[in-house]
Amino acid sequence: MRLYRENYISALHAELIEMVEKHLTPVAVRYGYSEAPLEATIKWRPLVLVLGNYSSGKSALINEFLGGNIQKTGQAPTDDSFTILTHDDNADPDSPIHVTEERDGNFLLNDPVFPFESMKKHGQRFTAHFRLKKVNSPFLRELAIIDTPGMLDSVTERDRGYNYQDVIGDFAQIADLILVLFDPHKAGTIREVHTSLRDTLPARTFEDRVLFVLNRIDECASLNDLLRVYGTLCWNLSQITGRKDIPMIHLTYSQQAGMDSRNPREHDLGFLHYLENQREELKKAVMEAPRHRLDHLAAFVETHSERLGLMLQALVAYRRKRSGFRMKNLTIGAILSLTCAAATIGSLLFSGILAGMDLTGLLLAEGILSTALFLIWVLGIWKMAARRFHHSLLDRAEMLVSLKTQTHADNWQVVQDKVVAFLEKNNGRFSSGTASKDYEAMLTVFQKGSREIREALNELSALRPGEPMPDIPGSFLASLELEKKEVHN
Ligand SMILES: Nc1nc2c(ncn2[C@@H]2O[C@H](COP(=O)(O)OP(=O)(O)O)[C@@H](O)[C@H]2O)c(=O)[nH]1
Ligand SMILES: [Mg+2]
Repeated sequence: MRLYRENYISALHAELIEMVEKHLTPVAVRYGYSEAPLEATIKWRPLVLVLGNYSSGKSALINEFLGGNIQKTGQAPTDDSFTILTHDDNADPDSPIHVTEERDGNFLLNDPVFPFESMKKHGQRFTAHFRLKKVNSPFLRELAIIDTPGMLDSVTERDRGYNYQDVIGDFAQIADLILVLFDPHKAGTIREVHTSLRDTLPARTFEDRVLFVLNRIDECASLNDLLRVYGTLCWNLSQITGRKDIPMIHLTYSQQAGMDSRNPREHDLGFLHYLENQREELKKAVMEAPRHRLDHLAAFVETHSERLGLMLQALVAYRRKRSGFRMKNLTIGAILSLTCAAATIGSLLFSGILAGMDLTGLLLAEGILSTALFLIWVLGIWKMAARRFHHSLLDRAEMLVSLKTQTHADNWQVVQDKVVAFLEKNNGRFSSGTASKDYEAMLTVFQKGSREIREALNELSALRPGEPMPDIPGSFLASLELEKKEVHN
C-alpha cells in the first residue's frame, strides 16, 4: 500500500493521540497530574490562532483565506469576539461560501468535542464574547481558525471584564500555528502579544509556531516609508525577544481592501512592484497547520511524559525513603525494647524481687515485657516519628528528585505542588509497585516514544504535499514495549 503525505499525517496524528490516551492519561489521572484526560485539548482539528492589533487586517485576511465575507471588517475595533471558524462537513460544498451554523460560547465551552472546556474559568463576560461559526469553505477542511478581537491600549483593556492576556495565552497553548499581524500604523505595539506568548509557549516551540506578518503594506507612502516601518518592527521584536536574529516577517497586503481604500490617497504605489506580496506564501504556510499539529503533539508527548516521569521519580523516591526510615526505626525499636526489658528484668533480679523465678520464667517475662515495650514504641513514638518524617519530606520535596538540567528544574516547578498534593491526600499510601511500573513506562515513552516520533516526522519533512510515501509508518505504539514488568517493592 502506498500512502500519501496527507494520509501519513492523519495516521501519525491518530497514533499519537492513541499514545496519549493509552499511556499518558491513565497515569496523569492516577497521580493527580491532570483532572481531565490529557488528550482533551489536542484531539480536535489543528488550530490556527490569528492575533494582532485591531484593524491590522486579521478578519480581512481570514475572509480571503475562506473565500467569502464571513467575518466583519472595518477601521474601528469592529468585532470584539473570539470566533472559532470551522468546517461544516455536512454542508453543500458547491453553494457559495457562507456561514452554515452559528453557536454561542456556552455551547463551545461545554461540548467535550471541543478543546475549550478549561476556558470556562475566564467567566461569563468571556463566554459572551466567544462563538463558533461553521463555514462550507474548503480551506477549513483540515484546520480551524480562531479570529480574535484586536489588542487595545491597556486602559481600555481593563474594561473588557475578562483577562484578555490570559485568554490569548490559553488559546496560544492549544494552537498549532499562531499568526501575529502588525500594520504600518502600529508597528511599535507588540509588547502585549509577546508577553502573552512568551509566558505560555515553551521556548523551544516558540519559533516554529509563530508567524509574524507585517500587513497593509500598501498603505506605506513609499518604499522608504515601508523600510522605516519594517525597521521599527524588527527593532521592537529584537528588543522584546532579546535576540539579535530577526524572525522571518511576511510582508503582505490585501489586494481587495487595498483597492477599496486606495482611491482617496494619492501616494505612489510603484514600490509594491519591487516586492512580492507574500499573501500566497502565507496561505500555504497556514495550510501546513496539520503538519505543525504533529510537531505540537510530539512536543506534547515529550513534555508530559518527562514531567510525569519526574513526578513518579519523586513518588518512588518518597516510598523508598519512607521504607528506609520505617525499617531503621523498627530495628531501633526492637533493639531498644529488648535491651530495656533485659535491663529491667536484670535489675529486678538483682534487687531480689524475682529471686525465686527459674530461667523459663525469666525468659517469658523478658519476652512479655519487650513485646509490650515494642508495642508502645510502634503505636506511640514510631507513628509520631513517621508522621513527622512524612511532613518533613513534603516540606523538602525537591530532595526527592535529581535536578540536573534547567529543563528538569523547570519541570519540577510545574509538578512539585502536584506531588505534594498527591502525598498529602493519601498520606503517602499508594501502591509503590504500580508507581515503579508507571515510572518505567514514562521513561520508555519519553526516550523511545519521542525518538520514534521524531524519526517519523523527519521522514515526513522530506516529502512534499501529494507525494507518495514508500511505506506505512511502523506502529510505535506496538514497538513501545510497555508490557508490565514485574517490579517488587
Ligand atoms: N489598504 C488596506 N486595507 C486593509 C488591508 N487589510 C485590511 N484592510 C482594511 O482595514 C480595516 C480593518 O481590517 P479588519 O480585517 O477588520 O481588521 P481586524 O480588526 O484586524 O480584524 C478594514 O476596513 C479592511 O478593509 C490591507 O492589506 N490594505
Ligand atoms: Mg476583526
